[in-house]
Amino acid sequence: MSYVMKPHLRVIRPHEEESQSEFYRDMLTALQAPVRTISPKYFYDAEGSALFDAICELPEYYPTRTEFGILRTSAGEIAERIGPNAEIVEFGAGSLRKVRVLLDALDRPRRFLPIDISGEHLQAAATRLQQDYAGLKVEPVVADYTQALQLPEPLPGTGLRVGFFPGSTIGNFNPDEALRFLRMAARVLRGGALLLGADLVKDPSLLHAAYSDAQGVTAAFNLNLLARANRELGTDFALEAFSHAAFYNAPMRRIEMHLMSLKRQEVRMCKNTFTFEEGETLHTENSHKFTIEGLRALAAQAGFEPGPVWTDPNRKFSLHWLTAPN
Ligand code: AVI
Repeated sequence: MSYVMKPHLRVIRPHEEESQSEFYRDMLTALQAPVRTISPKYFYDAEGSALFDAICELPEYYPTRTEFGILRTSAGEIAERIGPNAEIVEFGAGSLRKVRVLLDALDRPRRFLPIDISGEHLQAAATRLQQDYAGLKVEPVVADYTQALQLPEPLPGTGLRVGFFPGSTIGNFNPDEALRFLRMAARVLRGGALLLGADLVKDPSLLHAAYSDAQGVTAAFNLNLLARANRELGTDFALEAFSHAAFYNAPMRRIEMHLMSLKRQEVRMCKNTFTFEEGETLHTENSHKFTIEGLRALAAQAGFEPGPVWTDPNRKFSLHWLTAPN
């Protein structure tokens, strides 16, 4: 029988305790505003994370499958660039499935630092990974990587420090947030590199299918935000009176997801009552799509030196090597 130690969980800031009040504040601000918008980070409670995992398996949702394909095809070339004894830092480490493709190709990776705001989810995924990679030091870090981030010093004898930010999560930031994130990444990875996954601009019909799937999983994912608010904030959103709406905003090069009120209705939160007119929405997510040149320019603006880019044969998705100078 083998015994695998649970990886030590490093908590940079105790965000989990704060997050409910932050959710409360942000929902109240959204409901009070003339145009209602809330951060997509609130999708990811336990139910939302499970629904997102289901989205990744949908036939219409091409990004996950396509990025896996690019990773598998390019892993050898990427591993050569990374070299031996590397330290991999994953930003927003969900189920930690993609990084396995990278780790499998690497020469004796030294340490893996997955960073996520949700400690429980992270600990479970890190424990599973540690069980499968006994020679790797897995050190999960509970932190909000959209804020200023401090990472532990590299272990003695470490090769390159390489950040991994797959899934086109960068597309869920607005342009200012994306630049801020990339600047932070260039700082914590200086002397190393960032491997960044970015979804590409394409035929809007493919995008519409990916974000309004036939089985309604994305709709359930979107509506779970209201269910979560009812569970955690004491709101009384009538879920059946809202519908999922997703469309491609071509000038902004982004899919927008909204929750649209199907009738004039009132929603209570604490002692306040808010009116939704028929057709009025709560804007829940932007998913920006990039051109390869646009993404390279953004990375250069943040201080990276853009390197090779790997794509799939249909150029749906891109994986960028971005060097972080010293
Ligand atoms: C996590 N993120 C990159 C996904 C996306 O495609 O923007 C979230 C998502 N929203 C709807 N489907 C998937």
